[in-house]
Amino acid sequence: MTHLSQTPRVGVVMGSDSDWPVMLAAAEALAEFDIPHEVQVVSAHRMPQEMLEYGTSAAERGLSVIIAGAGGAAHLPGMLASTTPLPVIGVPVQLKTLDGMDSLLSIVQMPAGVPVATVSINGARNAGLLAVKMLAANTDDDALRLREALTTFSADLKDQAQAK
Ligand code: RP5
Repeated sequence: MTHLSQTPRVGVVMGSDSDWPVMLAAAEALAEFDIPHEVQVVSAHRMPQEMLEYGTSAAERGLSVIIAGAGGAAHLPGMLASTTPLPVIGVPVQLKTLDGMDSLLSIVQMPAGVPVATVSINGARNAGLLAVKMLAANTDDDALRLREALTTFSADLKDQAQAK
């Protein structure tokens, strides 16, 4: 499914529908900054051909960043990172066993040369915000818009911290 009408800039993918309650926060963060994005289930283990196709076609389809969430033996972010020149942000999804440590370690401990930017366990909101910052690092007009929006966002965070 695709959210917002323009060509997606960010792909939000996950290993199972069951990851969506966590991964929703990434999509919400992107929507807050009006970033066109798509959401899809692409399991590394249960649909490897689709996963390969997703990774190898992502850049030519216009994506700039991929956010990938998975739980347990969470190989999806790393496998996608091995198939695309785009930056991949990994979200370790907490399952009922092992407190999400298995997901975290599966994603964070990548071999040199195949980086995945790993956020905290269930840290999908930060994954979305990190994708926004990656897009804001460009030099196009939309990046300028995002930098201004992020400046306002950070000022709001400061106000919220001081209001406590
Ligand atoms: C992983 O297995 C998925 O990312 C999910 O976190 C976990 C459990 O999947 P389901 O059994 O709920 O489909 O591949």
